[in-house]
Amino acid sequence: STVCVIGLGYIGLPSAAILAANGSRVIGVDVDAHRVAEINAGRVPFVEPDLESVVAGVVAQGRLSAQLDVPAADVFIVAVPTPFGHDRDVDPSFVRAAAAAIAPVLRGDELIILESTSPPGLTEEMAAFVLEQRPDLSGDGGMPNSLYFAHCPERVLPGRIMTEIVDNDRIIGGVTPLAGERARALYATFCKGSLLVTDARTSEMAKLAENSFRDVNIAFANELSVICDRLGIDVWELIELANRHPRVNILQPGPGVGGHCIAVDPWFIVSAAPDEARLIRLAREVNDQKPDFVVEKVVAEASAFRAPRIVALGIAFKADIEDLRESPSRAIVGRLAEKLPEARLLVVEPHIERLPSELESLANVELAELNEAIALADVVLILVDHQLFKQLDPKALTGKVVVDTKGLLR
Ligand code: SAJ
Repeated sequence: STVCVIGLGYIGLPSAAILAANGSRVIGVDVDAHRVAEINAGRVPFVEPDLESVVAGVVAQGRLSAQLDVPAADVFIVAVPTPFGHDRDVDPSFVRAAAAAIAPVLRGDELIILESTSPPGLTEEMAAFVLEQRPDLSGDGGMPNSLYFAHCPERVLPGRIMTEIVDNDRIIGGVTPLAGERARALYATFCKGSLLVTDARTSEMAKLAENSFRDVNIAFANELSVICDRLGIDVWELIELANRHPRVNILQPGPGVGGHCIAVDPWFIVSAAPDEARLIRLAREVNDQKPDFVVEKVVAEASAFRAPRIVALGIAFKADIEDLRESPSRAIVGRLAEKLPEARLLVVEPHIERLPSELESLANVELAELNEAIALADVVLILVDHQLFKQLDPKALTGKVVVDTKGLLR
């Protein structure tokens, strides 16, 4: 069968590549002409282990190609952004635009899957939107003039996408049971995990609940870290000890929560049920306030120096990744530079060659090499637990003030 994947980003491109590697003819669609050209040359426009070799292989075999326009196909997978706007609401315009582009090429009997993270009800809305434009295809499921809609959320971890996309269990939410069944058959072509069929709303909510679960649990760890700081207790030792209880599993505190999912998805739930989602909202606020706590702590420590040299270790949103999206450590560096104009901030980030523009434009911030920076430092601020930093010789830090937000030195 021919599958058209709309949106060739972190989720759409791996899905397209893995489907192509498992027997489907896949046409990827993206609005970005440069991205389309890169993919057709077998290259991946972002870093993800093992993705490029699969993409290069299926492109060379003619099983995957990319283009700007939506072609006719048997299956459509929509993997476009569903951003959460400043008005505290989900912006469904990319999903609508994809649906509008699909509607005219439909012939009847197609399966249309939404993989994007969605507020409960968006898949049904997308279905209604398509059918509004194609009333000729609104027959009952099973008829040749009908369409099938499903929500199948992606749950892969950046950095491990190519193994998790195959191994993870997968939730399949059919708008109708027949649509769920057809979507299940598609994912069965490459997914080794269990395929768990439900309805579209439950599937949408499950994805949001998973990321909110993690956010709430990280908030618990972050709140503990602030409490322990106040009480003079080592939070890392505390968590290690508490986790020896057979039913306790506290996550790790850090400088805040970043990335495109965990810091965002809980707001979808808050927006859908503002009066009921109290704990979920509060956890978001706790995690969002953690960077301020770190900034205040560093400002206090730096006040002992006239022109402090502060080394920030890491600005990625988590360990061993080049992704700076929604990164709390990146925000911390920016705020420190602003609050301490007399300080010099040396950023060590082995995964990038240039600072993001908002930091590069600051006169007192520069990218630096690990050992040179440490040698110069008055204050060392550990923000990310990259492998490189784990190899740091503790002796190099003697005499320096260390603020360790990741418990790396334990
Ligand atoms: N973090 C902590 N303490 C922890 C764990 C994480 O502070 O104990 C921080 C990280 O440093 C990072 C943020 O949380 O800033 C998120 O990192 P993450 O590794 O928990 O998750 P993501 O955003 O890379 O991927 C998540 C995953 N969801 C879950 O684990 C429930 C992934 O499976 C999803 O597919 C992905 O979101 C997504 O796309 O929704």
